[in-house]
Amino acid sequence: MDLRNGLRPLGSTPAEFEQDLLSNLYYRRGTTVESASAQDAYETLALTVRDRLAARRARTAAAHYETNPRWVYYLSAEYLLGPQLEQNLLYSGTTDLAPAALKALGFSPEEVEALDVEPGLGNGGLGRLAACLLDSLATLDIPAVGYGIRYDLGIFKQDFENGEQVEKPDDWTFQGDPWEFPAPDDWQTVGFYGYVGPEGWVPGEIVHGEPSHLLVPGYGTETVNIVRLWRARAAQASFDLRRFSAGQYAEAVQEAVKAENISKVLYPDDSTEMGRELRLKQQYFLVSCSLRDIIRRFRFRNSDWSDFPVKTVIQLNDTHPTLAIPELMRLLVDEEKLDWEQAWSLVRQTFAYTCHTLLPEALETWPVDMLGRLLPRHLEIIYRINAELLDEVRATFPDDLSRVRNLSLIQEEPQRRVRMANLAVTGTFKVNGVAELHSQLLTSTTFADFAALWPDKFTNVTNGVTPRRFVRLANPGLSALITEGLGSEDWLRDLSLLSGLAPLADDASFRARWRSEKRHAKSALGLGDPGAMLDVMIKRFHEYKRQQLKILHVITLYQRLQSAPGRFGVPRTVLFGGKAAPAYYAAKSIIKTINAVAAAVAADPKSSGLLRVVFPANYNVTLAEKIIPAADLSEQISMAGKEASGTGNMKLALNGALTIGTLDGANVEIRDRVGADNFFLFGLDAPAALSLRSGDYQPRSYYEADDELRAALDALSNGVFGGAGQEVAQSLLGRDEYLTLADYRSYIDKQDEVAAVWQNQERWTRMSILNTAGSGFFSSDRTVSDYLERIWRASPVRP
Ligand code: GPV
Repeated sequence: MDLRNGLRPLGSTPAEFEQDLLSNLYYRRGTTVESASAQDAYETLALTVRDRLAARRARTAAAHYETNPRWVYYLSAEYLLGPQLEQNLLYSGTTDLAPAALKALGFSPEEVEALDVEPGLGNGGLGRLAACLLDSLATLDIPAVGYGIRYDLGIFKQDFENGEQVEKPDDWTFQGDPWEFPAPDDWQTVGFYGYVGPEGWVPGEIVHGEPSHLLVPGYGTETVNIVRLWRARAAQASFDLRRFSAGQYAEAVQEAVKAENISKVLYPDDSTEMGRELRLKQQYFLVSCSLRDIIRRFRFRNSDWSDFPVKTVIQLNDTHPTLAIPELMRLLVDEEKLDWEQAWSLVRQTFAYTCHTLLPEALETWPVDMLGRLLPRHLEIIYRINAELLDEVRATFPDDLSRVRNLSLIQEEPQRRVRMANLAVTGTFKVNGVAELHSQLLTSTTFADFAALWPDKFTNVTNGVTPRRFVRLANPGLSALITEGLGSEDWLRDLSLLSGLAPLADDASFRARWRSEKRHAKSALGLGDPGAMLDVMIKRFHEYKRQQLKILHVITLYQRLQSAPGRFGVPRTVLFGGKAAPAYYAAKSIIKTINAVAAAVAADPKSSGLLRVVFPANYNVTLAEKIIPAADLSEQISMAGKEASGTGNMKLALNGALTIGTLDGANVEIRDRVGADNFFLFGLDAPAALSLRSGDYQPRSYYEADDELRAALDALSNGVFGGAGQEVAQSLLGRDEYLTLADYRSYIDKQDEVAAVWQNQERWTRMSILNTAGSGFFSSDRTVSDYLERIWRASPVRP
């Protein structure tokens, strides 16, 4: 049979779509038009759309099978995929057919579409980047699979009680997930604990991994790739019927519950260490299932291990999947009986590692004891890798004990721990940072000794974002205007074409239409006067990102309203969005302070029409898609040298927001590309911040020298905004680890300049257009092209 053309094509006329919807409602949902609920209609619509993509998936898989290509495998503990319905409608060309068909069957399209639930299987930037890269891999027709964990509970739902963050479970599959294809036949077995005997590793506990996959369609091409997510299932024998019969119901299932806890919840921390055994189990579970699946797929068309690195590249998304390195060694040496040297050579040609941080506390380490108990054979393998590494270090740098200490896979003090980043650098052929500045800082600081040992291993791949989701879907109005301005939709597959908008920045009628799109997006968001500047800070809460600096600015504006209205500036709505890790006390204090300041501002008639602070709860991809198109000003104000890249900065600039930012992460490249005149730069740069930090930094001296800063901090200290504000002030006046006070004056003065520019709306709009025009580089298509050229070296396969 011709695998490519053996499928009956699904129709693309309104009548055919309606027919398919109806038969899916009857045959697959098992209900009728008369008795169908909105949920029935939603699930049926999802199936009807999914079928269209599944047909393309079948053709893609057939082409891949025929070609036996080189594959890109992306291993990530997180995928923040965002809502699926709207995207899949667009990518299957059914955006207009669907609402018409729903109406014809008597449903309200709005009601039905509102039932789409976003799978929140990630925390923030790292998880969303994974989703953008998958989108671009498919769009560029690259044979690729993303591997991850199908958490039962995704990132918690954030709520506010008395202004404080409270976390609620996110049971995202409560109603089932119509986008998902379970593939129970492809289950894998994963071992834990046990001992290493003469016969090899004998695990003490066995868990099954059951995969399901979601379709990842390319835009404007036939390709549909997949993301395969593993769910932990108890081994069959784990239900204890004897205990159950004796009425011990909890005990009867306790083994099964324990096993299935592995994929129960996404750890809601972001860039901070999480020292729990269950998380280590999750990491190994992901890695073990995925590697066996990769090998299974390799064997379809290949038999010689020496071809493995020819046909396979595996990208590690930060250190979370680093156990893949010793696991592949174990599979090759213990199970496939390759000799160590050959196995190590294959491993080091297969893996590559992306580092996403500069925070020392975010470099994962695991206690040797814990790792050795959970994975005794892997610890042995890690020790042997380490012995050979340190031999090489001593040979390259004789008598240099400090290098040996820094490069060792084992940290000795204060507790023996395995350094996952060192293991990742050692077991891969390329290591990349995620923005130019970040990659430079990695080789000059974090990985300086490794860079001296293996200089060619290090490279940069600046992050990007998908313009399909974050411009076309999120901002249809502006997208239509861009298409009109450029004369075609080609920019959606070649974002560098946005540079063609630059001349239109000088066209007054184009500017008027641009401005009106921004206003429409603000009205649609429904948070206040669309004439006010919408000033947004949307990202995870972390002290290094400095939401506390933004709140000091808000307090200063508020105090000017009381005592110096002439200095106030222009009407603003300040919008915060983001979650704090549940155990991150300082970040939660900042959240509570923001809510208290927001309430005080709202209660004061002097603010009316001038200043508003809004903080919608539960910032997620769905909300991001509403806020980003509406934003006028993008806050990217981290302490320089701390934000690896940032990607919200790119999404906002692409949608015509102007950035106020430090020279940190990808801000540097954004400014280079949109032009320094169209970017509000402030603050210390990375070298200046580093030298201030390493000297005798005295935050109090800034407090004493600046009247406005003093007034703002005094208001916090005096409890004007409640107890949380006092804690924030205390931390700033005490240690101020992220130099907030040092950057305050420069930030406030730059914000005054922002306000002055806002008063000239023609100038602002011009700058806004130039931001979009200059941001084409930040497409994740370009990011994937860079990965292909510098690391992956895979070629497209067109179905
Ligand atoms: I490490 N990042 C994240 O979201 N979670 C993490 O655990 C770690 C990094 C982020 C960085 O903080 C951002 O600067 C970066 O843009 C993003 O990863 C994607 O690279």
